[in-house]
Amino acid sequence: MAKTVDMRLKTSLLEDTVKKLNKQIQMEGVSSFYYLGMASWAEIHGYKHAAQFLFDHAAEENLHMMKIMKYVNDAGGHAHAPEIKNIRNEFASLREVFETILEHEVAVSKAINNLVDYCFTAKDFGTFQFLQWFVGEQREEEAVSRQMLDFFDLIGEEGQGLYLIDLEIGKFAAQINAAAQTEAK
Ligand code: OFO
Repeated sequence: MAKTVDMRLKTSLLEDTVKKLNKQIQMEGVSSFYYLGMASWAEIHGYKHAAQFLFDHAAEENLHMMKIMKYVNDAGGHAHAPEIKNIRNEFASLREVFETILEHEVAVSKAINNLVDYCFTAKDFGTFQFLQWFVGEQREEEAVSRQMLDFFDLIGEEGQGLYLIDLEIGKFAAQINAAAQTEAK
């Protein structure tokens, strides 16, 4: 008869931790599709630089989701693929897209902070350490969304304003990508 693994040895993660990480996987998966809906909207409205930034970011959020999935599975838990529904595909303006992003990223930051707080209290220092990367990432993403929104106020949306805002978004996105590549070296 095949020997079964003692379930207590299967994972050092608490059941609650796996549940909470699966919730975060769900949130990152939804984030990816949020960005995808926005990217497509921006593309068909002619904001090609904003669209590129948003498509790239959708891919990044997908990586965040997979990073947590891998962590859970490597730790002996079971990561669940997210259920994606209610994705917005219509927006009133490009400004609304970036306002929605900031609002969403603030909500994600709060979720990550709650998760970190839970891990500390539960003395799950492995997951606590794993999540530090996400804490920094959320700070950066909030800052990027705020900077993008500043372009709307600084340039103004009248006349060629939106065209110039789109260009600035593209330039800023290129700077972020270059900085990320330097950091990765
Ligand atoms: Fe996953 O970084 Fe934003 O949401």
